[in-house]
Amino acid sequence: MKKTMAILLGLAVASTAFLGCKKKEDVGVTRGMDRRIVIGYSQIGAESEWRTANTRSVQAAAQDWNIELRFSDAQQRQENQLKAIRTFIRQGVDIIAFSPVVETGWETVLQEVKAAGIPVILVDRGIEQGRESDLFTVFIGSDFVEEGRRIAQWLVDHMATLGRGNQNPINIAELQGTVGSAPALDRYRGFREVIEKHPNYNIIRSQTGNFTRAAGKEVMEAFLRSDGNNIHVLYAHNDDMAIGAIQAIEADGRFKPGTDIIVISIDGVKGAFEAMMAGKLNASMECNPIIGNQIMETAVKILTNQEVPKWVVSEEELFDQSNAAEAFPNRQY
Ligand code: GYE
Repeated sequence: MKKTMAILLGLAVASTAFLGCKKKEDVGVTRGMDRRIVIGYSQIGAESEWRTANTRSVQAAAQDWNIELRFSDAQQRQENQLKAIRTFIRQGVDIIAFSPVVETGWETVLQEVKAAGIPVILVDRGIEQGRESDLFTVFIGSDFVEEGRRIAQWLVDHMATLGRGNQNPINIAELQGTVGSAPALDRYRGFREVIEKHPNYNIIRSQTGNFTRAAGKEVMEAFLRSDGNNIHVLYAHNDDMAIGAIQAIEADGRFKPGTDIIVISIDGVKGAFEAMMAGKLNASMECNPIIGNQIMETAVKILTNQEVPKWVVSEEELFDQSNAAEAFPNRQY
């Protein structure tokens, strides 16, 4: 009896193992490959609407290409990203993709990845070594300096149409993104490149709001306390902080956002469109987070030795109250 049981049990175990094995074969192959590839992905966190849209895009594209995505959320901390990347090296993934939370501090770990022979796709944010560095294979993302320039130019043009062009002083308060991050550094710089050509524009306050709504609101409250009567324009490095700032302006009650204080930002998320349609946000420079498909396509190209550009630049548009309502129904994020 015992013996029969043991045999039956053995058979059961064997068949489960066999099924397990068979199941593994069933996962199929990645599109454009002869096997299913693995990407280790270190995402920054979930700090903004932009970021959650970006995560959704990456996850959906991985499914679409039948790529195994090992996704790790760093909760805005570089040390978590370093840990994740080293785990991916140990696991021997096919590609490592990540969005560096800040620009500095990647040299050592990227040398380790290189030594392991794993290609790196830098997604969305750059590193201090620049766009040509051989520490990574490809960079896929936006030109943040250009975004800063374009929103600044929009402001200059808009003030001119309001008849507040060149003579009157125009005081700007700025909400910066995460300290040391590529988009914060570049949007700071690009904006100034344009503003500095107009001596009547002054940036009177500039502080980080860490790309979040909550911090944007808090810092704007402080700006309003210290300089309330003197702020003509609020420039936020992303929409979430602008939306937080609008809440602060409304709670303060002395000024109307969008008219008394011109509010401009970057990203083009749904919340920004709603705020533009409500007349509270004046303009948002689009920054495209829907880059999942490009990432997967690039990964396959790298692994099949096809040529890839060093920088896959996202194409983006500027939206304001004149075209927001028309564009809104077709926005994907
Ligand atoms: O603008 C911001 C997000 O790196 C482009 O990060 C991205 C920025 C985006 O938190 O909303």
